[in-house]
Amino acid sequence: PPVILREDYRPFGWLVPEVKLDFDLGLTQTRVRTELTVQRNARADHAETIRLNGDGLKPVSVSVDGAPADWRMDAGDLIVPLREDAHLIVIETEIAPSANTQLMGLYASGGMLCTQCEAEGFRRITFFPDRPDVLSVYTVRMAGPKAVFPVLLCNGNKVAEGDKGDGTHWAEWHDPWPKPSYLFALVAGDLVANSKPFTTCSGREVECNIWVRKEDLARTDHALASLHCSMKWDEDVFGREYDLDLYNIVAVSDFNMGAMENKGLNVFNTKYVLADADTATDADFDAVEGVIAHEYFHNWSGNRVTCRDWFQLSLKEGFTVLRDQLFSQDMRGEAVKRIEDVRILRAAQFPEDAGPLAHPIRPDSYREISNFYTATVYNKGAEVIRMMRSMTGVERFRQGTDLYFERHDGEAATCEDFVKAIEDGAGIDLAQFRLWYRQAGTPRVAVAQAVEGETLRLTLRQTVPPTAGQPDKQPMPIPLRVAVHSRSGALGAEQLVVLDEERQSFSLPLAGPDPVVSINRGFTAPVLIERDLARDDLVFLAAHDDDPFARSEALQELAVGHLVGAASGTLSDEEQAAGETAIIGAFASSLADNALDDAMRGELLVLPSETYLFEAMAGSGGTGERKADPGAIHTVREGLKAAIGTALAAELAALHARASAVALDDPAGRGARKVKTIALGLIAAADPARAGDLAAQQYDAADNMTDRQGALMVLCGLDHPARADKLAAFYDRYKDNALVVDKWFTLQALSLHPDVIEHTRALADHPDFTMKNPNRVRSLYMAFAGNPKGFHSADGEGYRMIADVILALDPINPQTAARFVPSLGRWRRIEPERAALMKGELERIMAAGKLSRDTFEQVSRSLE
Ligand code: DPP
Ligand code: ZN
Repeated sequence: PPVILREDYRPFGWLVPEVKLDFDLGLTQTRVRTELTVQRNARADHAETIRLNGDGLKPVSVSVDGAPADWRMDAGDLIVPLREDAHLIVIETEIAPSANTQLMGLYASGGMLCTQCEAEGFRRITFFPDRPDVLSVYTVRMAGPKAVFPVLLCNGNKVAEGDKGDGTHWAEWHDPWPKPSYLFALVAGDLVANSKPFTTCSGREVECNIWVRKEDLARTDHALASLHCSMKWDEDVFGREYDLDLYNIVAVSDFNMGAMENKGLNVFNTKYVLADADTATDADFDAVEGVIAHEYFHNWSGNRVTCRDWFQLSLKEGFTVLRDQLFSQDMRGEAVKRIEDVRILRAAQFPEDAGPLAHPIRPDSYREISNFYTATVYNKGAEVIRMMRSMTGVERFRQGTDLYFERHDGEAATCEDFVKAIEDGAGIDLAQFRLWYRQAGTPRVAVAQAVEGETLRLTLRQTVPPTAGQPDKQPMPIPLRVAVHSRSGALGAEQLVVLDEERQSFSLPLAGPDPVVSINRGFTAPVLIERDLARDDLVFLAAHDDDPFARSEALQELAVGHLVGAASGTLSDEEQAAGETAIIGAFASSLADNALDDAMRGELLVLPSETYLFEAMAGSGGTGERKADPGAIHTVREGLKAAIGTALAAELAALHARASAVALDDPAGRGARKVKTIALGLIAAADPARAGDLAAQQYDAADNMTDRQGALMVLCGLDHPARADKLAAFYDRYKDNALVVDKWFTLQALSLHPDVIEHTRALADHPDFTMKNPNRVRSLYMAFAGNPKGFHSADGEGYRMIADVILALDPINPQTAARFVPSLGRWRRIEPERAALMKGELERIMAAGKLSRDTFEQVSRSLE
């Protein structure tokens, strides 16, 4: 498959101002008639033909200006000769939705029809210039059997409908906003809506609908409320008003992504719509709120201003992730949300940036764009824009985004356009900052300090590690919020320093004797801080820092240093004991600190993830001597949990009891549920029998999914008599609810149980398992690939299982199959024996031949 380069971008030779589509809908066969009004693009080179992209399509007929056209095919695309400056092209195609297992284009899901067109799915419906810089006004007519498809939806507004009297009916929809083909959507099915109007800031009433299957209607209130909150928030915080009279969201159970922001007709994975306390955890509620907001915010950052080409994906995704993060911070509290977001970045993006698939947030090349919907483009992209916001301040940043929307409304823009608008609107020079768009790799910042009279001299040195195709890097501007506290207890004032050279010193005022530096507060920059702070200083920061993020960070730093040292076998017995004592002491303080609420306390009681510990252990850029040893990391981390559970047994039991007494709808209930299960997990590491009893009690007493799932998670890792009982009871209770059955699979695949591999293998034979449903595949195998114990089993069985999944899934759903490759792709940073096994599995996949473009690209890059 060819490599596509960012610098090869050329404007398309034709404009397509108007598109008319006519669908004759059927589950097994759908006929599509496409009318394209095309005009020569004065801003492009003269063209003798038009290339209309197609993927797996054969034209039934092609005409130009009413006469049969002299068309030809070129690798799936339709080439039509055009002589004049304007033409009308009419094409008929026929597609088979129920045979579409890739879930791209028009496909069948649970008896309904729906679409997914981003990034290149529209070309599986009809021939079209399927690129985001071709913007058209769409009019869509669809007809189909009324009994099968009582509801017919499309982008924009419904302008006409009718009954043909022969059991079929039709509807016509018109979307007044010009849009690229990736934002097209169509849904036909037996659906009902939860509906409530929203009145915009200018007084317009918008009909808001959440469309689901009838049996799911009772679980849609949270999604609808989240949509209203998002609409209001975007008016208040970014000055963005909604621009149609209708906003439809449809939930479908077969979906590759989380959700899709199609203009006026979002299509969602059911996972991010349905929620009630009986079936969804508190975290699920938060995820629904966050994804609803994300897709809503795309209406401006993505739809009104879209991307010129797919290399600019972070233009809409990075910015929209930042917007949804800020929204959730406002809804639920800044500190906890920030800690969660940083945890995700470290678990998902840092490994990507340090591995063979590392790419800048604006990539330079790809073979298959689906592979670039990554944590780098999304989450690091959001961090990069967050840094601009930290440097300009909130108000000037808003002036920048206002200018961006005003300048580029209705356009397909670039990341450069965005940076320029922030630069002009906020009044800041971002010349050097643009490096963040070009350079991959997580920068490392080494910190040294020296007291000089009344001030502290802070010396910072940055290195950006080499990554695939980018051996040499330049220093980037790294904004860091810093405060210099004193061990006497006096807290220093916070200030922002920007490190924009390789090495730089800053003079900061002292707050008192024995300074302790609190750095990268709030995680202002997505970097790794390298420093050797005394244990006591970290304990001090963990207990006293006035920035809650910095408190949790100090505890993480303490635990990472200790666990990596222990896993590498470099600690003396004395250091080992001192480290453990310090961490236990810090946990004890968090348990005892009455000023903390439970939501924040919970964050302070979570040890760094094993994935993050691999990164810390493997050193910089994958070239360091030291490799990550998953077996050793797992052992020392579980050992530390056991030590904490033993030393703080009474406190943890008391916390579990206190939290268990808080009622479901108590405002403190959420935090209580969080610490309840965290306490249970620590108790389980120390005293499995006791924890098993407590978990069984928690399960039986539960009146909500958070407690039930938490109890079951702990039980799943234990050899306790209640394990099998509760798993069976859970399945029995929820066997008709696919999303909860997904949880049942995940709990077992993610468990700490010694037999997790056998359990996972057996679950693949369960009658409810299928490779055709992405949620189900992820619930079992993505969970397993994220289970460090099972996946990194020393005999390589875990690696083999995931490679088998990739091979089996690739012909069915390549996009989802390719998502499993990065877990194996990290082999270079892992100790040699496991690395050889991982690499061996990648080579086995490669040797199988006939791979999809998606999987081929990921596997070949992982072996380079
Ligand atoms: N649906 C995906 C998202 O919203 C891709 N746009 O991020
Ligand atoms: Zn998005």
